[in-house]
Amino acid sequence: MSSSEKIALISKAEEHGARPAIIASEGTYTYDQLLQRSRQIGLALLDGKDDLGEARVAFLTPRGFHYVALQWGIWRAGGIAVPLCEIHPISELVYVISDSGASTIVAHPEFEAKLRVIARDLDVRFVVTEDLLSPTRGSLPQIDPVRRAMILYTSGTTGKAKGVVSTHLNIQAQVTSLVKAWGWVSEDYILHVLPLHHVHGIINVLTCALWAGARCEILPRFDPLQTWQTFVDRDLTLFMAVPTVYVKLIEAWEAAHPQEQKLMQEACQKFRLMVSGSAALPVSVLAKWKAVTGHTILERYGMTEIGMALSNPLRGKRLPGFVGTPLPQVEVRLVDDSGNPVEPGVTGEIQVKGPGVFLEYWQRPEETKASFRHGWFSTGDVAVVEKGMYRIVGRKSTDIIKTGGYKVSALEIEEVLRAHPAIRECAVIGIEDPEWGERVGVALNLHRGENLTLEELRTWGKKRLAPYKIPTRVVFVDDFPRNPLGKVKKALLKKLF
Ligand code: MLC
Ligand code: AMP
Repeated sequence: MSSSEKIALISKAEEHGARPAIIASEGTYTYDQLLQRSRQIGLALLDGKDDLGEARVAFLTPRGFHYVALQWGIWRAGGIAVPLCEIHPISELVYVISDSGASTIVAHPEFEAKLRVIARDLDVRFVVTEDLLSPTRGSLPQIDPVRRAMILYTSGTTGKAKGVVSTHLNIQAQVTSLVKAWGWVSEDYILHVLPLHHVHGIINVLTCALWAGARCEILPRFDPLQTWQTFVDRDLTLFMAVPTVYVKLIEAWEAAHPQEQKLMQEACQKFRLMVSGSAALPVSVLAKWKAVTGHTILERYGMTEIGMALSNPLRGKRLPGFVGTPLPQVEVRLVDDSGNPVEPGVTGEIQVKGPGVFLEYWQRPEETKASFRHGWFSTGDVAVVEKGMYRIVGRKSTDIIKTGGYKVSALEIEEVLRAHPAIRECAVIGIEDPEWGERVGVALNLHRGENLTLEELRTWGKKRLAPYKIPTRVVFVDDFPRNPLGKVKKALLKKLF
């Protein structure tokens, strides 16, 4: 049965059988156990049907084995996996579930209370993970790899988050590109500290590991000391994270006792590769990490819509401040405002083409169309080629902020904040920050006679926005600098912070 499903990841897993796949707080699980559990889940989700036929299944579990078994179960039943974010407030969960048109919500008991209410209000089938474990007979459908596999929500320049749809083939291309470029082998052992609703955690760490037959140890959340302890305790070979994680690990190392520092340093000698991405890695962090661990972090560049596109080399010189050259199966070019390729040394927008590039924005044909030009996906990121390598120099839009590796939309936050009774007008800005890359800052113009502290604003925001979207800096203004079209000049506002 399983070989006819044609999901390559599943066929690969069968080759790895009794090897350990996932190490998590709930235990250690082999590839066989993952196959068995995901099959059970797939059959239970089908509930007598032949095929879920690309029905969207939104799911929320703690990071660990349950997550992977569920993701694979959805795929094996022919569904589209829509991973939810464990720290999103109800309003954001409702948005993703409604926008994706999910017909089923699956929740681990830890999240049952929150999601059961949402399912009831939206009239969507609700299942607790434990209800998917009863032994079930039946067969799983054949899955054509061109079918849709996953929808990940990503912020854009137009307000609300959009669902990025990837097919099984897209995922396969993204994974095989990295497996080749970074030399993944079944002897690898990676520590996973990232969220499991974004491409970095799902593709680069989890799925690459499982494709290669490697071990993936998943921490329920990132904790610097636990991460260092796991470095010391295990025979890890790989680590991948966003720059903020490296900053926090360096801070923890600096705060440690010299004897502990030595153990931490020695532990890093077991690794063969450490990677950073999702936001610019400051050269100072790269240098500090090298001084602490001896490793030159490999920096790479990617995006939810395309997977990874550019990478420094596994072997050969890694250039600080640069993101390298195109990965296997990926074509990259820089274009000017008219869409014409630029000469080396001239800045231009990054465009990407290749089998890893996503299929569409979920039910947004116009936005999908607008993001492609002659088959090239326009990233909105601006770069230059120097010394034969790409260097990211900025973004076309000031309304996109990257904070702690999370992409957030200034417009989306502004829309939420405008609902606050004291706020007359606001402008959200990304402020450079050594720890978070950028912080979310807001310039506020309050209604006459109103007062609002940052703390009050943050408390109010917690019910409405994910924690990383809530401003951590505020300035009060009487008016906003605007261009002749009335648009707020955010570059000028930035100077106020
Ligand atoms: C949290 N805090 C922030 C913040 N996030 N403050 C400012 N800016 C932010 N962005 C505050 C909290 O309010 C809290 O404050 C304190 O920091 C600790 O919060 P936390 O939630 O415990 O933080 P932590 O778990 O340490 O989170 C840091 C992190 C996390 C780096 C682990 O941000 C993270 O997981 N980032 C990864 C996101 C990711 O996977 N991106 C990939 C997207 S895909 P207080 O006062 O309450 O204590 C992509 C494509 C590609 O980009 O190329 O990969
Ligand atoms: P996301 O939409 O969350 O997938 O974020 C993708 C964005 O992260 C890209 O469009 C870039 O702006 C940014 N990004 C990813 N990797 C890097 C990097 N190495 N340097 C600078 N920016 C990066």
